[in-house]
Amino acid sequence: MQEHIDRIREQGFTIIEGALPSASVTRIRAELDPWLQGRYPGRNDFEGFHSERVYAVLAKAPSAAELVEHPAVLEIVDAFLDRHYLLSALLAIDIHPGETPQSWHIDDAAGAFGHPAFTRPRAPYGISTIWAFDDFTTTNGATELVPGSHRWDETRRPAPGESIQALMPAGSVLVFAGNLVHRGGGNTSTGSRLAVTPQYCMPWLRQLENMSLAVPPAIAQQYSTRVQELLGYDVIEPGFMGYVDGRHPQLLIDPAYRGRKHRAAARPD
Ligand SMILES: O=C(O)CCC(=O)C(=O)O
Repeated sequence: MQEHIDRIREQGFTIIEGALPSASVTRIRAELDPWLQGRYPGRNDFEGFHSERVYAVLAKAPSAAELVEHPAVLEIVDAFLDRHYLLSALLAIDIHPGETPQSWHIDDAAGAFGHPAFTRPRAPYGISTIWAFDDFTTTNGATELVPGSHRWDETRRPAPGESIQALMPAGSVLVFAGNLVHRGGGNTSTGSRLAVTPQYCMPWLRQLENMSLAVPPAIAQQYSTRVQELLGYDVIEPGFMGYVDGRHPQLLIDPAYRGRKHRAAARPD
């Protein structure tokens, strides 16, 4: 994984081809399919008027957990984010023919534009991934990236010709720094481009999707402890940030959880 970590440090992104077996591509696509029947069209130019977006994916397509906790991806994320990092967002994006390019943006400053702590250049506060469920081609809306832009300051905008397209076969994953300038491409082809994008953030940042409401305990229960922690059923140590009623949130899922015995014991309930 070191070469991928180095590539993200140098150019801001990397691609791992063949990271997802085709059986998983098929299974996750089938679970998403009922939600991709025109029910969730983009509501603005950023979401894309010719796109569909499915949020709260772990409440709808359980096999997507395989993406969220993919060992190669997490090994990369481990290298950039503080321990106890969180899943910030998990959505499917289906870019249909006729879609226009998104506006250029970064992923790790949502809700904090203009805040001094987010002034760039800075280290990434998030790592984003985009899993290809169709081949990403030159015409079907492949993500566009600006190499090196994770080192830019606030004022710099991409010049024509400065971006590249993330061309990759289905089953690949694009992994990039949350402060890399990028956008979804326009789709001038006749087919759609489906992607699923798990995004991870520092443990002290608010998640983009309110994960513990989007994936409440009864649903979170079916996932691995690692996925539960990424959703927010975890506390930051030291400090106990993320507690629920003075107790570890794992107790909402597993009443026998004993990870925070001494704290739980501090309350009689
Ligand atoms: O769909 C894509 O390729 C990128 C989408 C994206 O960057 C976003 O919506 O934040």
